Amino acid sequence: MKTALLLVDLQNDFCTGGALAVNESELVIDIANKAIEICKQKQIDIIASQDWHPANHLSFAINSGTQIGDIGELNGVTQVWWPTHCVQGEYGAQFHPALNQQAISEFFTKGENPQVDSYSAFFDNDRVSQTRLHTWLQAQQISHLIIMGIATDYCVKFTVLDALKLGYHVDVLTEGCRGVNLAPDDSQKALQEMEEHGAKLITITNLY
Ligand code: VGL
Ligand code: ZN
Repeated sequence: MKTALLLVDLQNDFCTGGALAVNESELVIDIANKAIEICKQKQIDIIASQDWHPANHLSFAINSGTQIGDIGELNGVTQVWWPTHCVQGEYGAQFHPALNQQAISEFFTKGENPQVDSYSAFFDNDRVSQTRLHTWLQAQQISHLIIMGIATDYCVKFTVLDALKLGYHVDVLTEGCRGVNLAPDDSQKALQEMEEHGAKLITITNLY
């Protein structure tokens, strides 16, 4: 069974000082670098997703005439409106400078269509379009994913749930996940939901 480490959205805008920063992002980057070292030694592929929005993306409150944190519908799909973040080519969309990017062999962008948000690294939120991720994993014969990153309650959660639906064996490295927590227990609930759907919650010691 071939395995990959999938790092979800370890970008400046989700880290301290960014537009949509989670708490303790420094710890997330630290855990990512530790997981990368372990996986390198075990010849596990290291791959990353990247939230990659055009400036006119309709998930940005300013482009939809909504307030940040409002919840409604965008083209028939439930939408939370976000501050402008991860705009293609801008600093906020780049990976955190402390992340060992050199070790990452493949990058998968998402959220390019301005009409629909894309939390999962596999599918847009309307589930119409797919990224390259599933095709690439199949071509590599990778069936097991170790997933960590930001945000636990959005991109990590939907990536994990899609991976499980697609038949992957999924370990979630919980120490390396932090959430937005619009409600204080959102991340906790998200991890529980992932576990209920078949993900295994692991810590770094389980990687050795
Ligand atoms: C994310 C909100 C909006 C994430 C991306 O990476 O979890 N959250 N865009
Ligand atoms: Zn986004």
